[in-house]
Amino acid sequence: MTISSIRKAACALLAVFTVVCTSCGNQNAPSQSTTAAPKPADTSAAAPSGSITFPVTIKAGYSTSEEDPRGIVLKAFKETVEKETNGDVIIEIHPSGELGSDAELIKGVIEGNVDMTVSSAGNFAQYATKIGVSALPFLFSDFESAWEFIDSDTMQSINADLEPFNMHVLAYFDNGFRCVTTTSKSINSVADMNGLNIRTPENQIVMETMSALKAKPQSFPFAELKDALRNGTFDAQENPIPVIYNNKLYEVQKYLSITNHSYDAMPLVIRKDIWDGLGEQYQQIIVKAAETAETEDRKLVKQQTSDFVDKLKAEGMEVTYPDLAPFKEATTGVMDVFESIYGEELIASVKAMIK
Ligand code: EAX
Repeated sequence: MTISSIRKAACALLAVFTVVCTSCGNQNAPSQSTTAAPKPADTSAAAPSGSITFPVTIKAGYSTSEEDPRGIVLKAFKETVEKETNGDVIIEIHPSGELGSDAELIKGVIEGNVDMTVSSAGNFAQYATKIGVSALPFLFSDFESAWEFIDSDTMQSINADLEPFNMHVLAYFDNGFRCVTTTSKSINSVADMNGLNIRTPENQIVMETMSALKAKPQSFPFAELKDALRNGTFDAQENPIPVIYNNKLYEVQKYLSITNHSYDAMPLVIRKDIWDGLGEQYQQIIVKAAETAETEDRKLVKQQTSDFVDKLKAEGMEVTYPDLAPFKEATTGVMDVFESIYGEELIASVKAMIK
């Protein structure tokens, strides 16, 4: 059974499933983006384990440049998987939003026209609501405590919520801690955020955080962001330091404020119907290569987060370190917004872990 026949079977079933369940939707999800969230894919017709016809080509897409840590480590992932499967599993990499925006890439995996993607955890929250919990404002103060939570049993059980949407989590890359950049003014206080016309990913937790700071967030595809900043569609954006440098946002942003307002974990997901059909031997090769990529990615992001501030200054950015206590105070309500959605138990375990 080849990928295309799986895809045809899954899409046919998905079409039937969607027609039957158009009114289903996830009643608990926070108000989401305009694009209607696809329903859980019915992959019951998916390939049983070990039944894919090899060689198989797996299309992997992501939204940022190849220079980003995710781009660098995915190249090594590709080499390892292709070598260790003797060319039976080919990884075809598509950077810079070639296959669509973060939201489109995730939808593509659900519907079977993209096979792998890596994106911010909050971008998956419209399907598996709790997966965005790690993005809550000022939850973590350093990488190690964030990684401890991401690798915890709590997150493993949340990852399972993506399986009905045809997504199997292979690993968690790291995007870093999100910071604010602006075109025309330095951000040194919460008052400076008031009314700020800021772009965010299609990520409800980040949008709620910006709204709590009285900014005016609007989600917009990352691959088109640089032009939108250059032409004044937005006055600001927020992203981790490695993303700002590796995607040359310093060419269109003058000010960087080290807010670290949201930790940005990034699940690496593969289509479940493909995963189920790979067979145990190739699944082990892929998981091992994904874990190696995760380790290398996290090391790179942590290193670049500390090294790249000076590089951004050398490119002409003015960098400020505002007092974050007022920012934390102003965003405490975001946890309450999501407590009703995540449930008290999850919030309690998160609070216990970060104490
Ligand atoms: O890392 O859309 C965003 O701002 C995300 O951070 C994107 O994946 C770039």
